Amino acid sequence: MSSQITIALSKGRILKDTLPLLKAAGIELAEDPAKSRKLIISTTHPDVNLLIVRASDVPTYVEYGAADVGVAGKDVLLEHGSTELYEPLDLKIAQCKLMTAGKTGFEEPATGRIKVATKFVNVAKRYYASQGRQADIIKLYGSMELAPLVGLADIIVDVVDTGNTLRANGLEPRELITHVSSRLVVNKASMKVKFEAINALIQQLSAAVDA
Ligand code: PRT
Ligand code: MG
Repeated sequence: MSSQITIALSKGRILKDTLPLLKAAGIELAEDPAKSRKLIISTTHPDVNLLIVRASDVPTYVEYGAADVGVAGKDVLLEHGSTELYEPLDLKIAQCKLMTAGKTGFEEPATGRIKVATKFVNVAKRYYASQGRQADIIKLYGSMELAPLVGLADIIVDVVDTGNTLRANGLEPRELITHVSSRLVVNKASMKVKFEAINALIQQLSAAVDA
């Protein structure tokens, strides 16, 4: 690779699951981001740097070209809703589901509006519109599970893996909106200008995903 590539990803499960794929592509971190407060991490590959950003900010960094490439959950990409990003590769990591959930045994009224709390406002709006159901969407930034318990909402839309968090709060999963995994996203201009380097990275990551 001759051109510099900047990769945006979030700490936590995405970083943890992306590291082995990067390693297979010949990219190892020069320092442990878990122990470092640095937000720009150099790698053993002279042309590759990582940016550590909030999970929901990854599409923004890549869209504006502050990073050439990013790793983001499909949930985050659907909510961001940009058509300005290439999404060339399903990394098949950090898998989970976007679901609706409500209090265990709660019966949704067959007619009338339901109150839905979520940080996935756009996803929820599109989902309920596609179902032909009237929903008032309430934006939250976290602890969605609380909303039905205190009467803020009837239903939440959230990411679910084991469902343990729902159950621990007296909630149950209801409807599957979509399966989620993390995707490699690429800035459109970078894909043109740095085609060789980025295409090589995509091919190497793709081989690592299949291995
Ligand atoms: O940084 P910030 O907190 O704003 O972002 P974030 O919370 O979205 O980041 P992070 O690192 O928690 O998640 C990054 C990505 O991982 C998400 O965008 C998803 O694509 C994916 N992912 C996979 C998950 C989960 N599994 C998951 N279980 N994201 C969140 N969760 C939550 C879930 O909502 C619940 O609160 O983890 C909790 C445990 O889940 P259960 O069902 O196993 O109990
Ligand atoms: Mg989080």
